[in-house]
Amino acid sequence: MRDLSGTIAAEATPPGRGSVRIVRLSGPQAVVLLKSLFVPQGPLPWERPRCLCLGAVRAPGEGILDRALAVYFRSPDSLTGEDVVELQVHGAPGVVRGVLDLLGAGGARMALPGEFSYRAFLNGKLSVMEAEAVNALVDAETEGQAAGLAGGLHGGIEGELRAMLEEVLDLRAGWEAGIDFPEDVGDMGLAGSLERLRSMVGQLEGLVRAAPALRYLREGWRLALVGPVNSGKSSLFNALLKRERALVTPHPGTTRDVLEESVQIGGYPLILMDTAGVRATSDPVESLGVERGLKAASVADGAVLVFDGRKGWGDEEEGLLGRLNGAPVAIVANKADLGIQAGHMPAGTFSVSAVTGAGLERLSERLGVWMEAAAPKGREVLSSDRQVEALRGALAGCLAALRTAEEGRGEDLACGGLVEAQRALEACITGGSVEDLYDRIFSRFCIGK
Ligand SMILES: Nc1nc2c(ncn2[C@@H]2O[C@H](COP(=O)(O)OP(=O)(O)OP(=O)(O)O)[C@@H](O)[C@H]2O)c(=O)[nH]1
Ligand SMILES: [Mg+2]
Repeated sequence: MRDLSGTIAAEATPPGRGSVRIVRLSGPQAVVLLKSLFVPQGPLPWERPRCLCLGAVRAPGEGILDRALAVYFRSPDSLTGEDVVELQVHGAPGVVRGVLDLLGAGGARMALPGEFSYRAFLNGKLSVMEAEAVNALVDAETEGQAAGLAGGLHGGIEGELRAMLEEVLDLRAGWEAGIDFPEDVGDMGLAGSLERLRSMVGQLEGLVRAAPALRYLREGWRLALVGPVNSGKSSLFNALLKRERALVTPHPGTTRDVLEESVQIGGYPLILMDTAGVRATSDPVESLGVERGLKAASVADGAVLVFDGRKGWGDEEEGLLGRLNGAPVAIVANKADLGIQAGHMPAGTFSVSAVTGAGLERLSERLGVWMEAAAPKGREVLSSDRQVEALRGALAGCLAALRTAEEGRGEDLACGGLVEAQRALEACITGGSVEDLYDRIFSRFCIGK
């Protein structure tokens, strides 16, 4: 059994060089440990909770390791609910190492990943869903990601799920009463409960449907560059990335495999995929590449169909457009610097030049608009795959209950679906059984959280 007691220490800031780094301590010995290594040069932090106090960090009988600021949060008014101390030291890796060594020698244990959050959860400071929201947020690299993922911090979605759980319990109680005393409940009661169940199904469907949005926020929106050979897909890929990542040559059929790179556009993370140009070919390697490219495009969140603007839009492009999935497609007439062939092309086609960069800004703006529209807003955000899975279970339960009741197969059978929904909602909110909660959820967080 893992020992999750005692006083723990870890760095709260990311490793690396910086102006300031923070070492955090939590547990019953936090103040004792602070006193053992901190020499205040003014107010005593252990007498002035929540005040930053200046002092020196030194090992007993040794020279000063660093000048630092210390702050003490007295239990239970702290992050974890325990006594917490934070030391702000200069951002040198050696200083942080030295402080952690001193704390270790004094009896502190190095914290396990997510152990601060786990203690906060045990002491009622943070719910499992809030802890997951914080964990998702610290991974946000772009502004859009941060804004979207911060939605989960306010507990809005958790409140909504708790209300839904109440509804399920209420419906269950009503139906169970109907089984025992059918004459007291009647058809009117049933019609009302079906209405409530339908509305819950709608709500859950909305949440589950928004689940891919979690992937958009965490990993990025996947965009495939597709088009006939030699149209300039790799050149456009490089231009959007602002570096020469893909091989570009005048020879048709240069790109063979799917290349993936991340870039930030309009505050959102975008995964750009360069693919092999589409043409009928007898070369087995090239044809495999074409197949892979089309497959990548078929599961992407959007596509850019690049054609050679000099040659114009033709049957080949039209055919390719028809093969793309229903995701948004931007049509790009490339090589605008060489002149665009007049004639028919789809409305809204972007004229660009991957070589001069002309038109790229408008194209990026459009991609930004799509990503903005796809990103979840505020309270819609589920912050872990675990939550998504649990809500899928709740939806399945509600749907089963609804169908059974609608088909008049009896409230007792329909109650089975409600029980399933209830369990799934409870699991989503509480994280499931407390016993292995640390291992299942918190141990995946980073150290110092
Ligand atoms: N003048 C001009 N040439 C371009 C432009 N974009 C690409 N090219 C040229 O077109 C040729 C093909 O470019 P690539 O980017 O390799 O085209 P691709 O679509 O990736 O080609 P495949 O991988 O073979 O399908 C190269 O010689 C590029 O320099 C452009 O905007 N203007
Ligand atoms: Mg290419």
